[in-house]
Amino acid sequence: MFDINKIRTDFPILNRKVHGKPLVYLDNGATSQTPQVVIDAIVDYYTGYNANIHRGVHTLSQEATDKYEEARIKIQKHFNAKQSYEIILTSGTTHSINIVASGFGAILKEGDEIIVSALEHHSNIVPWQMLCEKTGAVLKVIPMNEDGSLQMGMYHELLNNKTKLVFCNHVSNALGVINPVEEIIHAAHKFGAYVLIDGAQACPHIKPDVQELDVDFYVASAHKMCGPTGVGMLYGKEELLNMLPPYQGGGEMIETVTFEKTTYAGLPHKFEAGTPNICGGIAFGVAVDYMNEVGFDAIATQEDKLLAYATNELEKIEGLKIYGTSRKTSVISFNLEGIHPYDIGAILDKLGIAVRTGHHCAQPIMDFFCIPGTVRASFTFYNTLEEVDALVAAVKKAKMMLS
Ligand code: 7TS
Repeated sequence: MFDINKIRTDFPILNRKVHGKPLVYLDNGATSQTPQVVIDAIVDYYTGYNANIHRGVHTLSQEATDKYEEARIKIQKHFNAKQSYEIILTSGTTHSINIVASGFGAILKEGDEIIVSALEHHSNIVPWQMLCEKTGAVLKVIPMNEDGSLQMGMYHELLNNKTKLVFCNHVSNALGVINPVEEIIHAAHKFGAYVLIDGAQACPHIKPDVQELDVDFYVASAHKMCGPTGVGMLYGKEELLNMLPPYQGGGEMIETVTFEKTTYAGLPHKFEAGTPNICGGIAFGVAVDYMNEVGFDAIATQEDKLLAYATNELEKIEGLKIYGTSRKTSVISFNLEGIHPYDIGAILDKLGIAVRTGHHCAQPIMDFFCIPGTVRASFTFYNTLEEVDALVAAVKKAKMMLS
């Protein structure tokens, strides 16, 4: 049973005040808050068995290694990867994307084509531009519609035998719209192109099944899923991870080293050079357990309720425009006519309400709408209808003060 009051007690930070007002945290798209079980896992690690992994014969190192590898298996099961070594633990989505982009630097040729969507976060644009500069490949863009959906007809037209890679986010961070990733993957595969889906904004709301999606690469960050910052994952199909060269050289990722020649370790270690974020990886596993205990059906029900109520109430405010109206997760990106989003965000903060303002690292979307940015309220399962009321009242107040 989903009990919102009980859920909220899991998150100690929700008790704090900001500028003397109860915190209303609506910036979950930037990072989610951390439940006590995850905080406890971090404290347990540093107080109980802090040690380096995969190398020590001693007890602490064995314990840390076991917990870290258990976390990998939890993450494997969560995403339904076939093998645990298809899960590479990284520092986050950005790192995961760069591993794949850099790897394809050794594979792509001049004239090959890469398709990205118009809805991408900068971390799913810039690495591919760098890859194009290096290889002479050409970047093509799936355009978007006014409602924030992708022009899928144009996508099908862009695909051809020169298309080697397609990149798209599962859910847009700036607008919250859910992209038709099944169709994107299926169509790309008909041309033999590989697909990377950026799940950073989807995974807090949806439980993706990488085998059912038949996706080639899927990436996510723990800190948007109730886990800590500085850790994330790259899922890749075994044969594709084997095909890509390592991203970084160093300890852990080798089998043998001589000054003449080094041979690389197998998966997943080939992509995990150096001492990883051991505590973060373990806590990521605990966060995944926590989200599954809350349950993704319950999460969706609560978030749908918040989204519908907030949309309805905000739309009543004259001069308020919501960007991205096609099927979406619990994100509302909006502006008040004639008022800069930053000014609204600053007043909301004074009232204890945390939202993000600006271009949300998705400048092409802002250019499409000819705006400098938006105010983004991103809700999650621990938010309440009362918090929506607080947001709506604060936006009205901001409008009054700034008009
Ligand atoms: N991809 C998407 C879709 C994202 O939303 C983000 C972060 C990233 C990639 C990068 O993730 P990182 O964990 O490597 O930084 N998005 C946001 C946001 O919307 N507000 O702050 C960070």
